Order: sequence, then structure tokens, then C-alpha cells
Amino acid sequence: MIKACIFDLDGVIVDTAKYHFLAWRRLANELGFDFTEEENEQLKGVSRMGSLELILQWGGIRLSEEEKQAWAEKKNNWYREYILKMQPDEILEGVLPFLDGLQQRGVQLGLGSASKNALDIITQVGLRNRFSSIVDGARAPKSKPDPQVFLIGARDLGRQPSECIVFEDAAKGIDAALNGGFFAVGVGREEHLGHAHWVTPNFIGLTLDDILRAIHQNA
Ligand code: B16
Ligand code: MG
Repeated sequence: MIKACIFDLDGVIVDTAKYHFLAWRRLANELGFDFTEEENEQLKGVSRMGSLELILQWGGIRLSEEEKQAWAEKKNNWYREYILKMQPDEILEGVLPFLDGLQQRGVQLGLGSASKNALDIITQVGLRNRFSSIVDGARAPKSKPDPQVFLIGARDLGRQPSECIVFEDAAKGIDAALNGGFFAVGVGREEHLGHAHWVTPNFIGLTLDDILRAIHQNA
């Protein structure tokens, strides 16, 4: 029986991935190189410092620990300029009716994000009070594919992982959910998320029954 749904934030509830990309790209450009949207895909669900390490590798750049901290802070300030302007109309299409449907059925809602900005984003788009558990990058320092972020969420809600569905847009987030023993639904493209129990392009018109049918067929 599914008692709770735990949602990733970036790329599932809102499209902040585009703001991360703009801010990281600005950092790369200032350091004298560039990277592609395909490379950016590898940053989804990865912590801030983990993302910086990858980007510096792509650019073939070595920095001291102090320099890395300074660049990560710069990037975060650029990123925050975008997120602090976010409005409720940036909630991805289909998400609100889907959350409504879950709440009407008494399914608990949790948020599980690697982002240390998660609370600000969810407040900005007016969804903070919807979630009974919010686990962000500060509460769960271990980066996905470690299941820590979702395990803390399940514990907050008083549920076993086998009673929860995790919704994720990142391949590493699906790994994290599977590593923790959760049902995993990929939100995005099959080619990136094919290892999930089921993949949907988005939440438009989706119901919990559609998902239960699909994940039980694929389990
Ligand atoms: P911050 P999610 C993740 O959020 C993003 O996908 C990832 O690109 C980002 O580097 C990470 O949060 C950390 O974000 O710099 O705001 O702490 O997808 O797990 O909600
Ligand atoms: Mg994400």
C-alpha cells in the first residue's frame, strides 16, 4: 500500500534546472570554457560542490579549496537572483492537480531535494505548507545516489520505504530511491531514467491509480 509520495524539487515540481545551468555556465565562461546541455544533465541531483568538481574537470581547471568555495558562493549568488524572483506560475504543469488528488486520498507528501535552497524555492512558489516533511541538502549532506535524503523523509513521515513512491528527474535520484528500497517514478525522458519502476514525461492528467497500475506491472 502506498501511504506517502516524496518529491524531488528541481526538475519535478519546478524547472530550476534551467537556472542552475545559466549560473554554472556563467561560472564556466568566466573561467574561460563552456559546457553543453547534455553535460549539464549529469549535474542534476548532484550537490553544489559535487557539481563544481565535475564542471572544473570538464574545463581542465585546478583550483585550491578556498578558490572552489569562493566560486561556489558566486554561483549560488547568481542562482539565487533567479530563484528569489520565482512565482507560483512556475510550478510545472499538472503538479498542483496531482498533489490535490493525493491529499484527497490521504496520501502524505514529502519533499526530498539535494538543494540547500529548497526551502526558499518551495516558499517562493507557495507550496511550503503542502509538505509534511521537507528534507533539503542541509538536512541530508550525502549526495544522491545515496538514499539518505529519502530515508530521512520516510522517517519523518513514519513510513517504510516500501510504502512510498519517490518522484525524480535525475538518473542519480532514481538510483538513490532504488538504493533506499522505494518505488521510483522517473519524471522526464526514458533514455535517462529507464531504470525507474516507471517513467512519465510530466504530471499532466496523471493519477495515483495510473502510477500504481504501471509500477505493479513493472515491479
Ligand atoms: P543548491 P534536486 C539539486 O536539487 C539539483 O538538481 C542540482 O542540480 C543542484 O546542484 C543541487 O540540488 C544542489 O543545489 O546549490 O541549491 O544547494 O533536484 O535534488 O531538488
Ligand atoms: Mg531534480
